[in-house]
Amino acid sequence: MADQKHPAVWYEHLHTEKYTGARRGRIHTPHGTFETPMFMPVGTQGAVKGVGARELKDIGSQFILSNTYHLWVRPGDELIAEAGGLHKYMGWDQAILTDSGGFQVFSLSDARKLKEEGVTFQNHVNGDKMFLSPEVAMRIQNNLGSDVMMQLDEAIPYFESYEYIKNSMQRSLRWAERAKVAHKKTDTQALFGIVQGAGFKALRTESANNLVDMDLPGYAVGGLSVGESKVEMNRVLDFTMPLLPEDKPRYLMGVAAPDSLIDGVMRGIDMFDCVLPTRIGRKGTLMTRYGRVVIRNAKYKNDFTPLDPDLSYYSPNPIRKEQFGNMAQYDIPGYNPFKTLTRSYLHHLFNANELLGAQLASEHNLRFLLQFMEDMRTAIENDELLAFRETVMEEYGYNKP
Ligand code: PRF
Repeated sequence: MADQKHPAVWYEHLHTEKYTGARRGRIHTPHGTFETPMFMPVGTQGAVKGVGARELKDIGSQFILSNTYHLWVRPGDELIAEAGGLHKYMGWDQAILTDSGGFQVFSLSDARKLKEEGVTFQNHVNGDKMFLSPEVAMRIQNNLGSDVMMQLDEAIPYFESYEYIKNSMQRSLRWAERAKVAHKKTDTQALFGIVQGAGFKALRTESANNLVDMDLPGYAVGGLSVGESKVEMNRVLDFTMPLLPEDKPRYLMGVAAPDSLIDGVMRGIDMFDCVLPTRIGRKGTLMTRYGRVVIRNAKYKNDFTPLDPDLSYYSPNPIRKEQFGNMAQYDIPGYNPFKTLTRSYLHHLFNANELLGAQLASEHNLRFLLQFMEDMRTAIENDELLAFRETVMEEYGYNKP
């Protein structure tokens, strides 16, 4: 909750890693305090696909992400407000961040018309014509009651002309101003701005400087991980991150590859999200410390080794300790599915089209990333992030020719 000193959502800095720009901190929200850097599982339609609130807690989730556009189209933000808000509706009492819907309108809908006022488009569910503006996106997110709301921005292709990117970025800045004016619940919800400008330093600088002048409670870097190379993404982060205030959370949208998570953290990112772990999980690909495992592969048919002996279950993070008290429950034999169940069993579940296969693999991949972030937080505390990076690059197989 906002008090005189702090907005609804605020960043507490704990430690800066000695050899990189990595930050170890906490984000305070009306639904709890969470450790950074963090990864946020994505529940686009108010549900993390295949993973319920109980399991999300068992694997140490902190924030989860949902989407303005999808919940607006179905079941409707007013229905969710009537139900008491998104937290209550989906049975999740920790923090929620909602993306503004701009990214989805630009990626999902045909026949859209973009104007200064907003964007008109046909929704992907029943084809109805809809109009999304910065004000509408705020009204919806105020109705949903998410802890962090993203401004409406235009999601643009990376490789467009300077003129195009400039016009679009400047419009997104004007939309941020309008979002700020339209925001009705500053004591319980925080509006984050989104830095755009593709690969142009001058445009990213103009975007960041203007957003920082608006004194928003947090900032995201958007328009990355959309097809540009990793080298390119790092180049943009290198000149963008120093423009953002050190006393506020910084969020890199749509990133989950382990090497990119480390690269982002090294440059001072605190928050990440991406559909990747659940999307590839439900199709049968596991993310593990030693790279990806395609569980449908025949070689797993008789593999009676654990799904992933490296993954713990109840998260050892301190917030969970507070909540659960005795961490004896942590990793009790028979309870941790990643150590108890075998690759053979998961192979069978996918082969037999059992729902449980998709559920377990999704939960597995989320736990992998959450534990990865826990390990990264420890590495930052110990000023060992570079060594952590070396190990990951080697083990995950990034260094293979
Ligand atoms: N803007 C918004 N959501 C996003 C992005 C963006 O640029 C991205 C880009 N990776 C993912 N999600 N609003």
